[in-house]
Amino acid sequence: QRYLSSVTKPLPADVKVLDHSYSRDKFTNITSRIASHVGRNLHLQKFHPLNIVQQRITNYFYQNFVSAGRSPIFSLYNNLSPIVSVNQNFDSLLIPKDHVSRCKSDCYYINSELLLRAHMTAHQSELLLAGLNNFLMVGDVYRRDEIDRSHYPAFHQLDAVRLRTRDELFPSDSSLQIFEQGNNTDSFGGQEKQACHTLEAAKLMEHELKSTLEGLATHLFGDVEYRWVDTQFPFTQPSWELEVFYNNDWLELLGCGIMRQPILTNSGISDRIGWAFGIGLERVAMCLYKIPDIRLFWSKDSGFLCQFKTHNINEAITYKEISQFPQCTNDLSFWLPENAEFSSNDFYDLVRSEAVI
Ligand code: FA5
Ligand code: MG
Repeated sequence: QRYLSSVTKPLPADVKVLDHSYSRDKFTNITSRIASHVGRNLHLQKFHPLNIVQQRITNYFYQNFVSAGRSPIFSLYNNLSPIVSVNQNFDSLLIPKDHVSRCKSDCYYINSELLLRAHMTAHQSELLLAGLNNFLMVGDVYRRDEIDRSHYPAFHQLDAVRLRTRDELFPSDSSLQIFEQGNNTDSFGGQEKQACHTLEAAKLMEHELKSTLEGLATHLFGDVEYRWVDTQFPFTQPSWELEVFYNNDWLELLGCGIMRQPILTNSGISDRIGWAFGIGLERVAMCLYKIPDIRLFWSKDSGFLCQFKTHNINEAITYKEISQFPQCTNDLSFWLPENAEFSSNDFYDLVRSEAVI
């Protein structure tokens, strides 16, 4: 009866996310259960496995990309609001109006204008517009999906962008350019270079992107076998996925590619070419620590969380299974008569025989 009354109950006019109320419309499909995940910020929680993985990936970029003065050139944004506009999540990334990824069946819409970001790439254009050339973005993303061991409607991604000027790419050869007057029929998708890029610039960017990500895979997993798979994203061309061979299976680690030039020009950038990628943090953590179920990341059980309390983020940790029963705290005191014979096992046996689970 309670179930029936909850499904027939009229929905409140407003929907609440992170203590803000938004007006509901025919697009609204976010549930209070999903909204309860917003603001947990697992990637910012000290000693959380997703936080450790975030640190390991950002350290790799800090160490490998430094200025002449040896300071890191990538900046990290891990506190961007997961509530984004349709423009941020889709339009700014040249995702066609009729693209499947915009469907109500795939995203959590707050209303027709706002949604929970479906990927961290949603913030790419705003950070380009702010004038950044090398940046990392980390946060929680939301997609409607069936739940199983490796799928959960909320997960975490780290995205990166790196822009390069002509002089940076070809410092010793003033005859080489990054742009050319290609024909305007820029093929959409596919593995061809974009018409506006020179072959030299596109190939050099591809080389830097792929060697950076192969280095990242080695930094995370040691000596792993990996392979590149051609793919398509509306916002990069060409595009690839990096797969690693882990636990006897190929695992898709990340998607990447050469940024489509109109994304840069729309943000007022006319003298740079860029690469970008997006990697799933749960994927990395599940492999690194042998965590068998993606739902465990949301656990508040200290039996789970304690296993990752380390000050050495590179420590090899192997997850040990915890009880499926919820934790409970009991406070017990004993009064024992003097000289009474007592062993704690007497007490355990007493509990087990009286409180059968
Ligand atoms: C994207 O989300 C693109 N925005 C990535 C990108 C960024 C490409 C910049 C090019 C340039 P995709 O949906 O494939 O792509 O997700 C990227 C990564 O997130 C995947 O490779 C995977 O590691 C992780 N991921 C995707 N879906 C899930 C899921 N349901 N559960 C756990 N991890 C996932
Ligand atoms: Mg993918």
